[in-house]
Amino acid sequence: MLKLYGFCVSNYYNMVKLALLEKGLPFEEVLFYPGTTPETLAISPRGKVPVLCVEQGFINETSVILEYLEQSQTGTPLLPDNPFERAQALALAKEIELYIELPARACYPEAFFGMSVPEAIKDKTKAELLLGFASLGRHGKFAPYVAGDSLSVADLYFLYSVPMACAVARKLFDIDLLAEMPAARALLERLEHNRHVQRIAKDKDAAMPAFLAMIASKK
Ligand SMILES: N[C@@H](CCC(=O)N[C@@H](CS)C(=O)NCC(=O)O)C(=O)O
Repeated sequence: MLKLYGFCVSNYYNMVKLALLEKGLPFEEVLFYPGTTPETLAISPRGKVPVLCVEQGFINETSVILEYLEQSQTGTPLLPDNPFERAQALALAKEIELYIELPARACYPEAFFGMSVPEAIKDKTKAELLLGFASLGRHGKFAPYVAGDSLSVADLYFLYSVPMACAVARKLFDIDLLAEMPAARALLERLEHNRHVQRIAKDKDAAMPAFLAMIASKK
């Protein structure tokens, strides 16, 4: 059986978890925190989460895991068959990761964990988030899903990156990044009613105390 290594607070972990649930694939969750011990690095070469354990070994990097699932497993497809439409969905997922998730992530320590981030990094994050959301507004279809009429990998990145980026922008810059994107906001609300998304949110809440204790022990 497929085994998903990681922890339920991780947004990347939850992207893969939602893919597995939407595809209706059986899988086991294995609690695994990021780190640099030899044991961790033997499973995840850069010490990051998530990792998927399959019959032949471990697969790391969320986008690669999602591609593996798409190519090797049955269940609801999360990419269109048409090569051009598929490319659009993949480009949207990549744009969300590069231009929204990663800039926002640089400010997570201040936005969520009571630490401070240098002003120069915050300035860069703010500028990049504004460009990233403008790009999403231009490229996203929101008809009703990010890449068109069905749920795709772009929605996985959207659901687990955009709200975190919005929280960063609201807390640190007092900006509402979705102010001019009502269709994107409506999609988030719709996705929050999905029963798999609700299960993931419940698991995240349950895992939060242990995660915060782990962070506190590292400060
Ligand atoms: N490029 C990786 C990023 C995964 C990632 O950053 N995961 C976070 C948890 S949400 C993590 O492991 N952070 C620990 C670290 O960066 O050391 C992927 O796509 O899977």
